[in-house]
Amino acid sequence: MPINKVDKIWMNGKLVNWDDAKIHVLSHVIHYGSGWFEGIRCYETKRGSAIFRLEEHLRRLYDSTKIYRAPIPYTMKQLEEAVKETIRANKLKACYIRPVAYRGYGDVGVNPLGCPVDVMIAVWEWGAYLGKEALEKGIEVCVSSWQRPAPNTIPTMAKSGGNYLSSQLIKMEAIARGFTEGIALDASGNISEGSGENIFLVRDKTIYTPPLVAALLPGITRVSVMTLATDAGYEVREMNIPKEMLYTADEVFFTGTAAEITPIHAIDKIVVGEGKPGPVTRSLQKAFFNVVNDANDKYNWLNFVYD
Ligand code: PPE
Repeated sequence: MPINKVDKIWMNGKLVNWDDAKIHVLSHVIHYGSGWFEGIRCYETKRGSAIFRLEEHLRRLYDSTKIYRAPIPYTMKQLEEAVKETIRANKLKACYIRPVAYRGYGDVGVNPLGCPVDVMIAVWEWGAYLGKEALEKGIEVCVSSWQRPAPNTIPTMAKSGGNYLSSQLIKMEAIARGFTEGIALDASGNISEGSGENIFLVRDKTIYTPPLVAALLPGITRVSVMTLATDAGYEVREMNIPKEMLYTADEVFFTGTAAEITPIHAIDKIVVGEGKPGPVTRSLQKAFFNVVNDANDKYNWLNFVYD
């Protein structure tokens, strides 16, 4: 998707002009993938601009960097304020927020410990991730020929830039085959996740989603949907899911910050359920947008930007 340029980007404590937000080509992250990022949305709610689960996203960023022994030289409170400051500086109402912590310019060689941990925060306007009609009508996807990393290889609980080499292969293959997105299996052949989304399926009103050991990112939207579903009275089961359960499900949907709750109406050309977004998916979409659009925030998930 083309970038919607705005004025300022936050880099190591300062707001710099968009065109000046540059790093050196010998920065460690460029060579060895040593970067960790977040994707967060700020919604224009009925009560003003609000960031969805900012603290949880930042916590995941600190978790990602902790796994890689890359301490962020800012406190969580400082980054929380920096995110809001960046939105305000660009006068945005609704936007996507992309903080990245990365190993910068210092030593050369694999050992990252001599390179600083730099932090940047960019914001831009980003609409529906999987196309305009995706949320309404659903999308067609395939099961990827690429699998997610085996346990104890590359940690999938960290949201590392390097993990997205796997995502890029999944996404490009899906597009080349005429699908919007691909679903990856884990190293054992059970369902893992999409290139940039977690996955859920529904069968007889029970909701299923793979566990963290299935090589997936612990999605903030995933856990939010699990809460919304449980509160709505659905049984939510986190368990290993064989690939064929995708084909026999009544409903399947993706969750993610960018994708929000996107219905899936066909997988590998096999129609899911009735071939259109089902009632459980619809009710969860409604519950989700009731929080982020209407600001009915009983869970305290919203963090207001301009108050
Ligand atoms: N799995 C992966 C691999 C993933 O990248 C995301 C988010 C999720 C699951 C869902 O996580 P969460 O956003 O916390 O619910 N993908 C982000 C990046 C997408 C991109 O193209 O860049 C996102 O949705 O912001």
